[in-house]
Amino acid sequence: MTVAYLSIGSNIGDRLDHLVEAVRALDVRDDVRVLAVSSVYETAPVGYTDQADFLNIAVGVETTLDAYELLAACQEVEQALGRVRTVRWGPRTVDLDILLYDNDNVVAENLIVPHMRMHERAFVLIPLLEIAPMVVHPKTGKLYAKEIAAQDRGVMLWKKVNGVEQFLQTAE
Ligand code: PH2
Ligand code: MG
Ligand code: MG
Repeated sequence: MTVAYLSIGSNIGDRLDHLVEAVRALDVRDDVRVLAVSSVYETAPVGYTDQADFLNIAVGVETTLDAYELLAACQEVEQALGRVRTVRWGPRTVDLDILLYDNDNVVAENLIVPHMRMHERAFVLIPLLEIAPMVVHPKTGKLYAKEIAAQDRGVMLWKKVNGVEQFLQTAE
């Protein structure tokens, strides 16, 4: 069993519903168990800024999948929820990114873990640190909590979440 952390975002349609459905789709799998879900944050778009605000969460999972299989599982969930890839960094119904996978460094053509831009993105770090305040960068051992001080925020608490069960019941 390996613990991994994911970032999930949505800025099209019923954003909260997309986040809940994504977490549910992960949790129903035999090879993934959702351990923790952060509160929901409303975040200004980063990168390509001419698009709607996102809702973002961080999720902690326990899994028997290796990092590549977990990526495939994330992509299956994106597809099941109707994601269509258009503009890079553009609007999306749902986006699931692997942030951390155990203490591994993965460098492959289709997957880099830790996520390359996570340390500079408040919309990733603020939710992540809510559920995993002590996580460190696997190579440097540096606490992600140290990175957040320098961030330009644009991240607002949108809905407080208290546990996975409560979150999954949100949008029924
Ligand atoms: N995802 C991106 C690009 N920009 N901005 C916010 N606020 N939230 C996101 O999830 C996000 C983004 C690429 O995946
Ligand atoms: Mg992303
Ligand atoms: Mg992605």
